[in-house]
Amino acid sequence: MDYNRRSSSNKKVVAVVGGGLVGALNACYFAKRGFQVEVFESREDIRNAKIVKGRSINLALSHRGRQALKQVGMEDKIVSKGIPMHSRMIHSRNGKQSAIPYGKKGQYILSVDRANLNKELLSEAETYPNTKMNFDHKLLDWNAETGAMTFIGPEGTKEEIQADLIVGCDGAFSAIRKQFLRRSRFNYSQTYIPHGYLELTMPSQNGDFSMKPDFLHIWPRNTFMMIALPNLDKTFTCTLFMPFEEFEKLTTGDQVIEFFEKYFPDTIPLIGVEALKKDYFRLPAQAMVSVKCSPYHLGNMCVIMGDAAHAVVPFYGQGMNAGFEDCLVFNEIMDQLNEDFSAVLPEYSRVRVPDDHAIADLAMYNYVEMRAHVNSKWFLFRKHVDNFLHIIMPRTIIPLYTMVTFTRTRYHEAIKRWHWQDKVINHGLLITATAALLGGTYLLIKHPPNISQIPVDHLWTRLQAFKPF
Ligand code: FAD
Ligand code: EGU
Repeated sequence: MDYNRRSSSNKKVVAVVGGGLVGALNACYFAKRGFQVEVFESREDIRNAKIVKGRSINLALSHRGRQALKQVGMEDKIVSKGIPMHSRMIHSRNGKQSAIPYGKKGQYILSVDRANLNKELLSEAETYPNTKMNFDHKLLDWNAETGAMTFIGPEGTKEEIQADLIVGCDGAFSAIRKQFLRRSRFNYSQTYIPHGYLELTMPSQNGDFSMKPDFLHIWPRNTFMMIALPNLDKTFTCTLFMPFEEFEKLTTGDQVIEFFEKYFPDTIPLIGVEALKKDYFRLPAQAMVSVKCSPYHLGNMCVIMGDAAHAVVPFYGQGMNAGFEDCLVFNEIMDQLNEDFSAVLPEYSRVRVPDDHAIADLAMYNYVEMRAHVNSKWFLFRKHVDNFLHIIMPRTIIPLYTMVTFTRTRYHEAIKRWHWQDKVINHGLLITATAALLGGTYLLIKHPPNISQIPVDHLWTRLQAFKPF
């Protein structure tokens, strides 16, 4: 008997709409609390599916996501099937590779397989006797007055379902959220970025990884960028990011090779010329959208979490991590307010909106920054400066990505602290420059150089010999 699990004495029905990453994790949380959980997922059961259409093949799992998994006893299981990435590997155009660690020895992120993660979470949710899975159930609409939901079932028939609480985890194009949009004082914004993404597989070579597996590989090229994460089968999944108009320019296999020769030459032999020509045209480039809204609840009947509440662009590797942390935060508030939905829901919106908005902003900021001026030299330079400042002032200066990736510092606090650190650094620079100026002036006055004794041509040779780089 697992004493962590309450008996199903709590008979309230919680409908989790969407059985993706966040929906499946939420099912575990509500089941653990003893609710009667019904999961509705529009797709078939991915555990039986042959081809899994996902939004990306693998993902970077970090501290926030791990903490959320830990609370339902799933951390070890997922971590054991993840591949640790202790550093980034920056690939320059000339083929040079430079590693920059994420932090100290124990600080790493994990490359996890999305399909496997989703399957494990669904199976875990199902181990609770008070959970019921309804696959091939697509939510058409719901009534915000009565809470009645309309689904299209497997045979194409409509089904009406009621629940005490609706948890919308149905992704960036959420059908649950549609009813929120009709309400007064609901804020909503969505932005498509001009970039699309395409996934390419880098096969294994002689049964082993073709690049070092312990890294998140990055090819920063301003407008163009590629990222590769390792998979358990010793392949890498490469994700190419570029503006849609650039994708449209490449219409033949030869043009693709020419493009890769210019920007990512070291990857051509690793992906393979023929594979690259084919893989590139397998699927059209996918769009990326950023969604911000508030509040996240409607009355005491419905709450949205994960991408349904905050789709973020993937340039911080935090979308899933933030969605998992949503479940954890909601759970903490359920403890504090004794599962009283009429108190928990508004409190959840109050606490969580500023943080999810903060990570949406950070991810968008990083997208703009990377595309504007991040080539491999700049990326290396910035990370070295960050790490250097952290080493000389470990308590004062903590890199932003460290707070985001390796702590549960609230996202909006991380931004505040980041701005504050910037001020400290700028003041530090100002003080150093002023001191240097004053010191230099003092020395010049105290020991004036006798310029008249140095011949002009000597000065010129000295000046020329001075090469700072
Ligand atoms: P989804 O995963 O979209 O799941 C929604 C589910 O709801 C789906 O199963 C869908 O079938 C179902 N559904 C939809 N509509 C209905 C309906 N009407 N009725 C019933 N069911 C419905 N995040 C990270 O943390 N780290 C990363 O490294 C990372 N990399 C990424 C790379 C890319 C290229 C992209 C695009 C995203 C990345 N993300 C990453 C973000 C991550 O993919 C999402 O944040 C995460 O999948 C959100 O989970 P979710 O469950 O909220 O939504
Ligand atoms: C994008 C797509 C490097 C998986 C942001 C870093 C990402 C991931 C970075 C994708 C970058 C960018 C960080 C992590 C991570 C870096 C991070 C981005 C995983 C600031 C599967 N980003 N990503 N930052 O620091 O904090 O290494 O598709 F290139 S993991 Cl864009 Cl830590």
